[in-house]
Amino acid sequence: MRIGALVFDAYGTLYDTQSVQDVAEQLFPGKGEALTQIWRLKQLEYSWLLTCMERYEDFWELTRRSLDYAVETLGLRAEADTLERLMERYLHLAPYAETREALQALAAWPLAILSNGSRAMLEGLVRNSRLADRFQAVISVDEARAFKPSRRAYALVERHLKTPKEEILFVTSNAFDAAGAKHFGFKVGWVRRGAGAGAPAGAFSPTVLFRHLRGGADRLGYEADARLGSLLEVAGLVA
Ligand code: LAC
Repeated sequence: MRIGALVFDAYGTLYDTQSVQDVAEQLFPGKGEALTQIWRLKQLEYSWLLTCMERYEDFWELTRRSLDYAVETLGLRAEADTLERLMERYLHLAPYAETREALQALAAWPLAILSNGSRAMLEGLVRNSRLADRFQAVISVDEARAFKPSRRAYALVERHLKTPKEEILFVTSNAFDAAGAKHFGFKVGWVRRGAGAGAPAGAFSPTVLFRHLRGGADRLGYEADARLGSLLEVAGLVA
């Protein structure tokens, strides 16, 4: 693969959106898991809906709206400061265990993030996780006022990195994002995070349901160039 720069998705790829679950469980004992999954499922659904409607509200706003939805649908009651605590978690999501090492191994390459996150969310996230110095650019879809998988969102990369799309390796674990990036014309590395284990023997927990919905490769006719077990395999791809 002839690659000029690597671009990473943020939520679910470098940073674990599931890491809101500890605070969710503290605030809503017994309901934290369901809240976590419904919140994330709805958040992305809203991003697609707005983009289809050719409307835009930034991802912080959608994250709040989807949190309101999740709280309400579970019949929970939350004061404003409880909701704030959950929203704050989005600025302090845990990087995956291998994120730091994987980025370190790629230090010789131009690296960037392209994410649905608003500029302020992404700046907070990379600063709080002390990863800001790893990236040449942290690109928010705010500039395009359209969420992934809109082509307008992916087109921001070429503008920022001055690298043709055929020479971008786009790394994501979000299957819809892998399909969108491939459709746009990037080379795509899809990080497979825990899908395809088959149906569990016991009850189908919200987390298992989430993995099955979002952890598998989408069947939309776009195959990633590489399927990766973890971010650590990216370095081998470009070596
Ligand atoms: C992002 C979404 C896809 O970071 O999670 O853009």
